[in-house]
Amino acid sequence: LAVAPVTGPPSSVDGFVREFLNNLNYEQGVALSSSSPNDRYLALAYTVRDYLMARWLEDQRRQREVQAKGVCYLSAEYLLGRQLDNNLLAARLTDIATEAMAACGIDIDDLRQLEVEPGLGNGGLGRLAACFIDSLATMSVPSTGYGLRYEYGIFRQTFVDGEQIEQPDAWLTLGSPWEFPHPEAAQTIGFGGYTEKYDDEGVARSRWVPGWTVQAVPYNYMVPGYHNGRVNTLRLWSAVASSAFDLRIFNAGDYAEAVRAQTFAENISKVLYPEDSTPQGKELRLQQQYFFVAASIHDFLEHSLSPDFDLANLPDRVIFQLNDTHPVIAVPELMRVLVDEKGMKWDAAWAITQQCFAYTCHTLLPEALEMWSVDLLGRLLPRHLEIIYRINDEFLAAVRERFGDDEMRIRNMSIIADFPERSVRMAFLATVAGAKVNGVAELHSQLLREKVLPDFDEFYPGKFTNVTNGVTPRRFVRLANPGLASLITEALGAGWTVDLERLRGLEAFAEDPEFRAKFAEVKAANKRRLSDVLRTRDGFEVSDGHMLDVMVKRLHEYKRQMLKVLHIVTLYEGIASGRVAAADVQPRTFIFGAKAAPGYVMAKRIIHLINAVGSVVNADPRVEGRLQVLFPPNYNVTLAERVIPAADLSEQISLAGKEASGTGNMKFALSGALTIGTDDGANVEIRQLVGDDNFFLFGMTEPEVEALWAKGYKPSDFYQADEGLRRAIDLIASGAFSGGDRSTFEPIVSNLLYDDRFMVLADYASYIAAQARVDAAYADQDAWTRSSILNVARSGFFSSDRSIRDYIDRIWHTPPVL
Ligand code: 26M
Repeated sequence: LAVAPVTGPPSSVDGFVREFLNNLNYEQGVALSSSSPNDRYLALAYTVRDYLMARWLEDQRRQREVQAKGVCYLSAEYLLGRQLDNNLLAARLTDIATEAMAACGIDIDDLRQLEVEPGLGNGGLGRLAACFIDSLATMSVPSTGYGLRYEYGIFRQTFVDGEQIEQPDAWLTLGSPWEFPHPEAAQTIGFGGYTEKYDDEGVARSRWVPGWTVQAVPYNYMVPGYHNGRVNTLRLWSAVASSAFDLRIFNAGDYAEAVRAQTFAENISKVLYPEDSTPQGKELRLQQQYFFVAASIHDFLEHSLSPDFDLANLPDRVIFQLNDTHPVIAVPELMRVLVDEKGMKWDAAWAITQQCFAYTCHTLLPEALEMWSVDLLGRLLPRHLEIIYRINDEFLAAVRERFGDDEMRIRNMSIIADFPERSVRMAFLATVAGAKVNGVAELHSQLLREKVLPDFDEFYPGKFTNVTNGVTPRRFVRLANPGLASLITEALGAGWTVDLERLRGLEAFAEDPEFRAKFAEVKAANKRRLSDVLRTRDGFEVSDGHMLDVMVKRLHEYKRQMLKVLHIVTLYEGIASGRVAAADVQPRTFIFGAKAAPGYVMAKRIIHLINAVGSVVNADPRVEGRLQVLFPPNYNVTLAERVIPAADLSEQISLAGKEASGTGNMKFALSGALTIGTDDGANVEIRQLVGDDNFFLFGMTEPEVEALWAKGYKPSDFYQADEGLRRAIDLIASGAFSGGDRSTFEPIVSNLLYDDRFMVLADYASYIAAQARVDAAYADQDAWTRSSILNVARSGFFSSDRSIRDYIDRIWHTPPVL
């Protein structure tokens, strides 16, 4: 019997209108005349979905049929941003939808604003995952993203008296048109219980008897490729109580306990942990990690392989990419499935496992490396702990064979640490299990090999590699910067969106005064677009004609928002003291965006200080409006899309050796902002590409940082030696920004003077000098525009398409399936 394939509505304004009205009537149950804006937004989203559906169904079928090797990207976070515009763009529906809405008397822009972005990530790592799945779809690589469907994403930040207050992000309450739940495809995930040995016809085997289970329900999201008709899948897991589990308690007659057990189970996917460093070792977090990777592995084995598939060939079919250590518990899980459930011999299973995983490290901070206490692991996942012990025993035996009984080395390399408590070093487990280990920028990968895991590099030659991060030009150029996108297309023709190296063609245009004028006009228009948003969103008035100096990223001491504050205070102090005439200061608006982890006290103090400095500077008439500090709360992907294209200056000022890569730095360069930055992370590569003349370098290099530490760093020496620095710090300490109260920011001041782990004071002078060069350069607007164009022209390397190509060539070996 022939079943008509899904084809989707006709690609015309009429067809779109009809489908939209259908959705409004039959899905929302309202007439156009009585529909709310939210009804209309949902109906529009459903309509876009309908157009993508045929391709999605086809691609799901094909991925199963073709049996090509594919990528399972395992990530605890996907910071997707709004979906409507991206999906319209991918499906070439933007114009049709705009006209169709107009035909219904609706301004599509009004509907765009209604979408609550899925903020299922903290920052760089989660946004990188979102860029990668976009590139994978656009490049037709067989792949699935796996993750967690948090009911509450990253908290909503508000300021009360300048201090951060967190509010829950109930992103699902107005409906979630982009997701497709599949309760029928739920996986059962076990926890707790015990392990036992048993005799299986003369073979001694182990098994795990979980104490309780949770159902993992998949929610599928479309991931459309750009203009290629592909639609990949992002599968996020949601926790639901197991009915079998409930039943036992119900039968025992304890209704209330059964209901409590249900919320207990559903807590697993309730909320995203908002810490993005110094992991807390919380049990619920480990539950989340195991929950989503176990569900993902089982899902892949069940649904992507034919029933008669020989698991010995698994490495020909899949690579599980571990996005940091968060999914690393997948390693013992795959071992458990192969050995305990499929009856495979340990050695064979281990050989397979070692080819099926690869690990990306995103940090250099020792405190950010995840460790799970043996005690907790043993309680929650007893069989996995046994497996980890055996992996470690065999690994250490191999190390002994190679290096002899060098106990120091053995201790340093052991997956199990003994201090401060017995615990599993997840990065070590990932390194031992992974076919490849990569850092996320050249410098980071080098430091990873030389400083963090040198013994492993020696033991596993060829295992370590680099893949420099990238960002998707679809979202961050085409969508976020439509003016620049049109100008590029006008100059170079279409095609650059999927082949970003073509931006090189703009170099020639940098010498063309007419092009420079158009480029400058795009930047000016982007500033107006930003002003509009900040006016309606936050009631801010961005001053006209100012340089926009932007620092947007998570609040971390290593990223050094404090250095930026000291610069602002220095400028302000100069004017307020009368030593500098306001008229001699280059007009600047400083824009901050930053969330602090709720428990990170120092980060929250710094947020308070930025707001306090802003209030004083913005209100002081002596400044004559030439300095402005704006800190819109709740920086997220949606705001990034407006802020970044408007920026003149990109602040990338982390202490050298601390920022693994950065990806904001790339988004700014691709928007024509010039970078002021240290030799850190991908800044190094940006500077090499755009050239020293188009980049403001300052600060110590990583070896210089090391040398200063080794010699003994005394921040107060820098304070004593530098008058400008002393004045800035003294002004903060005086209570000038806290209504005369010297205690408010005292902890920040003492931290800088007597600790200063991230060497803010050591880099201050160099930073101030670099900012003076920025001022001088900005005075020549035409030369600045030229540099700005060259930044765009030379940043094509930072497309996430290039990153994915590197992953394919160096790690995955999963060619596109066209
Ligand atoms: C871990 C355990 C418990 C709770 C949360 C976490 C956790 C979550 C996110 C830890 C780290 C997280 O993110 C780190 C991160 O975003 N790293 C950034 O990754 C970017 C992409 O590679 C890099 O560009 C940045 O330099 C790096 O800081």
